[in-house]
Amino acid sequence: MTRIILHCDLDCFYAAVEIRDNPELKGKPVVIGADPRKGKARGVALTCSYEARVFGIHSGMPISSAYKACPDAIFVSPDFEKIRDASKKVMEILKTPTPQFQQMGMDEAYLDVSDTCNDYKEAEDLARRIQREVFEKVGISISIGVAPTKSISKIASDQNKPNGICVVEPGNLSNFLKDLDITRIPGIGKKSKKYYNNKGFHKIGDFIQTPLPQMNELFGKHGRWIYEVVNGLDTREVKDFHGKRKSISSQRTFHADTDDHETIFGKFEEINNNIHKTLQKNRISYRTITLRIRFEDFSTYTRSKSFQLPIRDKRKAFIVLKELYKEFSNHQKKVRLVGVKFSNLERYETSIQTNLTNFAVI
Ligand code: TTP
Ligand code: MG
Repeated sequence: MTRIILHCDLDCFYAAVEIRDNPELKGKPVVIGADPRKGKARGVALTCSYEARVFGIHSGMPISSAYKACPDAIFVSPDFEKIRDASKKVMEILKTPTPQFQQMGMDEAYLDVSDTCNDYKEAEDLARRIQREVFEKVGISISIGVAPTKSISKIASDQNKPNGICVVEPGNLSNFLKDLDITRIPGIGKKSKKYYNNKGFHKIGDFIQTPLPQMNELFGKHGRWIYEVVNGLDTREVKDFHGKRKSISSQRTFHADTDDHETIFGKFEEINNNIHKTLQKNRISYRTITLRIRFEDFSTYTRSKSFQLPIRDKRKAFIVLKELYKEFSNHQKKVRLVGVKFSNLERYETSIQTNLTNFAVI
């Protein structure tokens, strides 16, 4: 089965948080680091806005060099409390579509949505929804790559930054990769670039055309890694090593607000079925079902039902959702959004409340 992996990476993250809170910085070259004009010329730029990148400023550049490159840049110290808070809120959004979610540092994450999206078109729609939600709730932009492997999704998320989406379907891998510089491959930096260039490798296409034995011979174990990346053979899974997932949920906004019960139930059923696919694959049961409903005036309600023993039956869940919805069925207002959440998750091989740390691995 073709995999569909999203790599989501916030745009100029630390700078974006500052610009969000100081709108006068918008559109200007902003460097995150100590202010060189206050005599604190030590240290490096942690990141900078895209306007500052035009001047050649980049992460890791000494602040003094950044100042030389663009004396008009605005230098701002990072506010780690705000940064941590923004990261946490973004990750809450990113982990909602699937439990196969792996956070990498503060500003990036992989999502394996092979079970939640039927095709690349749906995955692209999901990427757009994520972008919109991150912007609405956190006020910063995120770029997303959609591809069949982790490494290609990472290369793709960088392709249309900032606020970009790049979809690389399985049939289009080499077309997408062939003209890119080899430093786009994770693991090849400025230093190793020279080494590969000296052997005649400049574009990723040069690697694609080289058979595995030759890659092995030329570059040892790096040769194998590069071979796998550029040919879409990186099979690394999306795993959540750290998070202890407490719930899985999904919600949908209707294209047009509706009061048609069949349409509303249809949406609940679709969400219910999709989430059960993921739950089943990961052998997870739940004890609490929560319905969420938002009306045209944005008033939002949630209703839950909990069980003594864990369940995992999607028909039963759907009946519960219908019961929970009854209270709202005579509402005069039209419905804008519906959502479903399953919580109090348990693994069902043991039926013991387990630490769900690695539940997406199996
Ligand atoms: P990155 O994702 O590498 O960079 P970025 O989000 O600033 O820019 P891009 O749009 O290219 O993704 O890193 C995320 C944050 O981590 C960044 O905003 C600041 C911090 N960081 C450092 O503190 N030191 C560093 O050397 C780098 C590379 C990042
Ligand atoms: Mg980033």
